[in-house]
Amino acid sequence: MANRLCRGIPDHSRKAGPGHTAIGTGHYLCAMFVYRCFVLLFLIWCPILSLGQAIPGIIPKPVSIARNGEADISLHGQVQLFGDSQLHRQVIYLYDMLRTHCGLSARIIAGDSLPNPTIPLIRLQLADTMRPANAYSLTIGGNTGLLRATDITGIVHGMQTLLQLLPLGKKDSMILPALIIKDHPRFAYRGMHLDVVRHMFPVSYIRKYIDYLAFHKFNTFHWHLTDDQGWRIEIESYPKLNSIGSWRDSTLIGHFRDTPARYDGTRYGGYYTSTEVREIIDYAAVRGITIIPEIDIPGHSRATIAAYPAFSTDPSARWNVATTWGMYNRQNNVLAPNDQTIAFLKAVFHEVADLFPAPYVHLGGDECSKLWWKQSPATQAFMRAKGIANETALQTWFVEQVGAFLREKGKIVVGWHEIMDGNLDRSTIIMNWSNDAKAIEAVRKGYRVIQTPGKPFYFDHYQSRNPSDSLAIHGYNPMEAVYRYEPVPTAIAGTADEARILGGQANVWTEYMGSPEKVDYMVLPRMTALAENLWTPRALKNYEDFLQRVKSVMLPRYQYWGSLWFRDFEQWGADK
Ligand code: TNX
Repeated sequence: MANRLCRGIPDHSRKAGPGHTAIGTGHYLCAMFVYRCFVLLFLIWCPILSLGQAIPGIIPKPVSIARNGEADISLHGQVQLFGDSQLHRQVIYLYDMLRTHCGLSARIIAGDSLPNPTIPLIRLQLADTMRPANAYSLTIGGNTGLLRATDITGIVHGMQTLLQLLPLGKKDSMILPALIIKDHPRFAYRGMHLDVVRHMFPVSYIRKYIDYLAFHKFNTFHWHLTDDQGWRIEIESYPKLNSIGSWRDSTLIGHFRDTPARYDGTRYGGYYTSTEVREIIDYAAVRGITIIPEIDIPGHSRATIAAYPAFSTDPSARWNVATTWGMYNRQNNVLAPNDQTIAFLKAVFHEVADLFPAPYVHLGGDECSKLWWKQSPATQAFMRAKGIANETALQTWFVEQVGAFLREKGKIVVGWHEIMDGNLDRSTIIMNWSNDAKAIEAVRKGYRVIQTPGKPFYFDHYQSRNPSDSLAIHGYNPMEAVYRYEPVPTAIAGTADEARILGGQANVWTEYMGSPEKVDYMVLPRMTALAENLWTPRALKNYEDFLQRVKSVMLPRYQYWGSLWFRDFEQWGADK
């Protein structure tokens, strides 16, 4: 698997210079008096304050968290773990995390043996009464921490909260504070996307990325697996997708609008084998994360037609796998409508639907240029024969064909918002990368919608206006804008249509992210802001408070994870 080094991520250790204020002598005495009063008040109220302070900062902020009047649990290097039999793998996951996170070596209690009542116990329990999906409760006190949820994802979310209550770093003894936490997500769908086509990342990094998602209580990983610049998943029925389609001869250097264009001349590529994909799906499943695979059709298909020119609008041509970015209306990258292409799509989507257990398959459908279909006599003849009125209707026709196979396999189709230009089955889920108007149009047409607006949920955009910032595609999506964006458009808030906004996701297109470190730099801390945006009730969100928790909770964790992050997030706020 080829991977080039990240180019030029600047050192962001600088901070804005401290403000300077002059105070005269009279002011000084007065200030001292006020200061002493504050100290006195502080000492008097200390016990009360400390009670308040004992409620730790958690990210994303929970719905409710309170002291429960019970005694804190003192852990002296010992704890027992006990879980329902269906939660066996989550118990092991928690065991591993406790060991690495704070050096606690737990004892797992097997199903029929009894816990020792003198040693603290953490118990994971499935309970069918908790709503909505992914909700959990955590009750800690006396000698027990009880984590309950209705589904595995909820249990994993509760585990993440539990871990945040414990100190980071190896300790001989520690306190697990006696609290009662009742928590659930605001939105059912909470996702992060990753494009592994423009640049590909090692399996170890995909795992790390899934760990980021699990920590942040996301429940979906959207894996963008095919595009013009490469085909990144093994397909048995059409092997040239991998032997040819997975490799490009060269890669653009710098921004795609730079002139003259420069290329590195290095062959680049690879793909994830079915075995690797299965391992990743399994890794995510233990962490309560569903993976939605995306096979992008009928545009963004240059790698496909490079491997199989017969599926293109000009089968006599020899197409290369794209070596540049931004192909829309610039280079032919569409599938041609013919029997061979449809047989191909059926085989590929069957393989993908069988490999991934998720109920959803994403078929792309974005940025489908109409130019090449207009110029192709065979395509025009096909459209006339089938009574397909225009190229937009042809795009819908593709989506309907694949949608029909997928529905036969019990899958729900997801696609980018361009696919709703036609009259599709209303079970289709629309991923909106445009603005609120598009989201409103989609819900009013009866579709369910996932909000991934370019502004501010595209993490391939800049997060600063510093001209020396590391190269990004364009735009300005600082962390504050990610935090403050409201996924439910005002026009439908409080109406029945609101329920069709399933949630949101950030997209990570990797044209300008050549290494895991660069991905880290682009997603952290914006991913943290997105997590709280999608989880926490709107009324509890508070940006200033969030910033404090980013500093106290997240920065030590980014460091502990060995991850790079964008350090100037405080300096670069949202436009007012
Ligand atoms: C548009 S938004 C794309 C991607 C690019 C991205 C760059 C969408 C569904 N498609 O192919 O990588 O812009 O920002």
